[in-house]
Amino acid sequence: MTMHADASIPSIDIDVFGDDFLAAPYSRHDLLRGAGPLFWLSKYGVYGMARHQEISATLKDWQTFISSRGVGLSDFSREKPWRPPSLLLETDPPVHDRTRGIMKDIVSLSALQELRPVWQAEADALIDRVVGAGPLDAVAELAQAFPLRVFPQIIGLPDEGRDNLLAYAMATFNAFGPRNEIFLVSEAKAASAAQWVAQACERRNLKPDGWGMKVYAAADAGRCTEEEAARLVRSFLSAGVDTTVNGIGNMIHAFACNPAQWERLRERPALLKRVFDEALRWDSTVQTFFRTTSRDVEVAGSTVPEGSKILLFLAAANRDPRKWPDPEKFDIERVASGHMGFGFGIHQCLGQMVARLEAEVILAAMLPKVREIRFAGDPVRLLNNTLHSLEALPVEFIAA
Ligand code: OVV
Repeated sequence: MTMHADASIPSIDIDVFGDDFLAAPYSRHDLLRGAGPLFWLSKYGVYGMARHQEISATLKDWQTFISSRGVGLSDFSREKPWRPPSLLLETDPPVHDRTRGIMKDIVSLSALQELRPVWQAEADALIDRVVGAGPLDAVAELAQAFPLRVFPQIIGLPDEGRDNLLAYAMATFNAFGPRNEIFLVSEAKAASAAQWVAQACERRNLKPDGWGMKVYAAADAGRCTEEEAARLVRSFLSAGVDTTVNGIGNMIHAFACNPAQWERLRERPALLKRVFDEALRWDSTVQTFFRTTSRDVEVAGSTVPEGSKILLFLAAANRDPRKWPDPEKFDIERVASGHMGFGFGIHQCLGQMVARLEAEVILAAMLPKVREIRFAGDPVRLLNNTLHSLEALPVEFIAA
């Protein structure tokens, strides 16, 4: 299966879910973008796109490039999904609009405004602990510590066992790729975590007043069933932790790699609101998602048959020189709007304002106190089929 039947479509035989690629995706994206607007990934028998313009157009056309057959390699119309499909991520309208409406009302602007001072105080306390404390692992001490402190609390999860969230999310994001060693190892590690998550999503285990219980209030109001409510709470837990953990970790890593940008931010704190989006453009937590074609469709002059999987390299679009001047530069003065780090279209990240709030309060806490973010060792990668993830980030936060 190395040639594509349509000779006008370039065929690429590298393993985009192999260790080499996942460990250093950015050095290989140029090859994907350069192949053309559409290419064939022979190892998996799927199409791929890596340029901003085509990915944007694909995500916009949700009727043709659907999500309900899964946004991973597996086609739900042919294979049993790894877990019951997400009612947000792995659905199309009209179901998607109804479920998204429920979640959108919960993750509201007013809810976030109330949270800001509370989370700012948490961030201030956490940053006080890490500044001037010598070399430490910014993944464990900051990138994981902060979301795990504030997010389960707002959902209203049980106090015990919250560390299961990371193992569960790792396996969930690996499951969007092939059944490779990376997936199998994380799946084995997540077996008990999946059980914990399933129980944590039940009404009787959620605390009153949290976002989890608010989903059940929507069920009581007739907007969804009790079973759907449990699965929507699961979406909070699947999408809300590892994404922000790695988003924060990658952002700290970006500054450690680019000390002049940290200095610039300290000179112009008004740039703070832009930083997280540029960090996601430069290094996207979610690197890829698939869509499935609902009909034969013409793409860049070639016909893609119904039922085809297309792998969208969001992180490659975020460094596409056709879209961004000097794309390899992490530049906090850049206007990064239009980046694909939160996706695009009807499925664009529902929790993006929560993620931004987490990043903003951490940066706001750091700005006056941290003069420099200095490497104290080499970063260690954690390979994942979907996420660009750090296992460890040894740094020293030098006090101002
Ligand atoms: C965006 C995202 C990632 C993973 C899982 C889900 C969503 C979900 O809805 O379960």
